Amino acid sequence: MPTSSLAPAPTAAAIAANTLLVEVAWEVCNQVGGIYTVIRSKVPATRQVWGEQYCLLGPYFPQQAQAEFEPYDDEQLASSTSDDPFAAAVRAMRALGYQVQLGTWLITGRPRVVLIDPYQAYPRLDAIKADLWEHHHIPVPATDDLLHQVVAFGELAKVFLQLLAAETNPPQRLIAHFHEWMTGVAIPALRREQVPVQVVFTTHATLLGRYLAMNDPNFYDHLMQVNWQAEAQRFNIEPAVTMERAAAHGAHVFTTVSELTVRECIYLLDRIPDAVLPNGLNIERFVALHEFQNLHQQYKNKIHEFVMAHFFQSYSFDLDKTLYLFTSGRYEYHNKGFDLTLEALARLNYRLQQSGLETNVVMFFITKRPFHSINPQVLHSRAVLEEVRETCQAIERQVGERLFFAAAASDDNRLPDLSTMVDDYWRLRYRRTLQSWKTKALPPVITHNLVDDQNDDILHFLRQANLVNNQHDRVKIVYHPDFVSPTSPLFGMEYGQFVRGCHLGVFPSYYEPWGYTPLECVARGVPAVTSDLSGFGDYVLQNVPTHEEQGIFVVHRQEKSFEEAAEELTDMLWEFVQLNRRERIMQRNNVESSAEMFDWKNLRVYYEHAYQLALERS
Ligand code: G6P
Ligand code: 1S3
Repeated sequence: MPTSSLAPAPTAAAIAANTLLVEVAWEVCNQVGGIYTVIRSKVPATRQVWGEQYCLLGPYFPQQAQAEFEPYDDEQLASSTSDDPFAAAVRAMRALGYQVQLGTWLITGRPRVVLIDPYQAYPRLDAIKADLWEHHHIPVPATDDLLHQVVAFGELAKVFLQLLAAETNPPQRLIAHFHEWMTGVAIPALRREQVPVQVVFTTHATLLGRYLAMNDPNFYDHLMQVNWQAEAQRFNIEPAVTMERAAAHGAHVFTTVSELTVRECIYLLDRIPDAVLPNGLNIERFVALHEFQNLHQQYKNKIHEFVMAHFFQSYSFDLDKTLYLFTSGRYEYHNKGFDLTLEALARLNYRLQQSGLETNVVMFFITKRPFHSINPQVLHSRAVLEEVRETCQAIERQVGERLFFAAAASDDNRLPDLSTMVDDYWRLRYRRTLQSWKTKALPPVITHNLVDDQNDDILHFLRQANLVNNQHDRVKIVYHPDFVSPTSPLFGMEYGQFVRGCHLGVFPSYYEPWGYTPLECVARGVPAVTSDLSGFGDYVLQNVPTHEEQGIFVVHRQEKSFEEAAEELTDMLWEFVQLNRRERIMQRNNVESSAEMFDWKNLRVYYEHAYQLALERS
């Protein structure tokens, strides 16, 4: 079994000496999912070791790239010094008639990036596909455009690496690190053609594992007996699974992101990974230690505004005694543990109602579902609340001015009756606005009109459990089927700001190779719940004995029934809602100070080890 306990690490500088490193990923300058976070956040730590010997390689999609990629112009490219092998390889590739760009990724660390348009290889697709079949038994169907992009890019990436290997002068060692099957498809041909490059392949989740977990409630029990080919055919994903297997088998060093995914690799890909490379973040801490607490207060106030608009139209509750919990991620109801979270919330609601505790909970589900529009009632309420605010501000100004004059002119020290200082116009407007706002209808549990409202699992649960924002419910629900963004009229904030404003993140996943969402909470000093079926939770259990004191709670789901896990999660939430403010502030301090251990500066050593191993296998 691979192990995360490491032999003494060779110094990073020793590995990087005389070596070029190219990291290849579909998500370079192209945000799709979690791998974007891995490579992007890792850049500053990687650059610290590899400097100008490091470059990223990905597919060129102009729409996505335009916001974050700054290409070199012809002059810059031509004037790059002759000892710049990446520029030399790009020039050589262009000389062969390829369109390929060298530039800078406009992110922290500003790494160099080579982007290649996959579509230029389409005229040769038939030949590329025939080669894949003839040499590696990888079938590529005639009509799947994503697979066509993938195999076309794989071929072009191979050409680039071939030229790069040839262009280094004096010769240098070359490591190519491929992420996921979508780029890993280049690996078999690189090996067959004996291109002098040491290949590392990382799978961030096995494709088949994800499908099986979504469809089999006893996935982990059945894992050992899976017939990969039959299952891949059943889900109609055999070509991609075959590519993934070929990449895993072809790499000099095969890795994955957690011990949990190791099991999948063994049974579904038939290769034991050589190493586990846990995911980190680029942790940025404030110089003033209390600053993150101030930010919590600041963004919590913004969430208060949303909550007032959403709920107070129907009834009000004490915001000072309200806790904001949230979950977020791709809409995989079972895999992301939305089902378990809902069950625990229903139980928490009951406990709170029975308890006499005054705390309220507002739980946000932030995910992405097809919708027609934002619910007009929700938007309208937000707009009217804005009008209420403007009216209050106008009254405040009027009273302020009149009070000032009255104070200056008065011959006693008593405060005059302030209500006499408001014009009739503003009184009426105040009453009218409030009257038109208040309603007897319950606050909606969902902010948008879904395309398929009838078959949505979250809504189905809420209706069945009658957890529908009744006034007496102590757990309120806001299901926001769109990601939070500054342009969203409801929240108008960045996702990271929203996280800061919340009190607890809840992510008890059933299937999660790593799972960045709890780590993103920790990085911002917000406590989080994860599970032992997520790579992150499993890592925490093994490496951070004091994780609970540090505000990271791990629900045990391995070999536990849904019922047992739901009860454990309910207990965790119950404990959390009983903390007082002082305890929460202290807990946030602990969380924030533990974030450092997930900084890439500490975790990049796993990558260095894998690179060392790759070089040893040359
Ligand atoms: C931060 C602020 C405090 C505020 C507290 C609220 O720590 O610096 O001024 O009182 O947040 O904490 P709470 O957990 O109740 O949102
Ligand atoms: C995968 O992305 P996902 O959300 O499809 O890779 C991520 C980065 O390694 C990982 O955090 C996540 O669990 C995987 O599932």
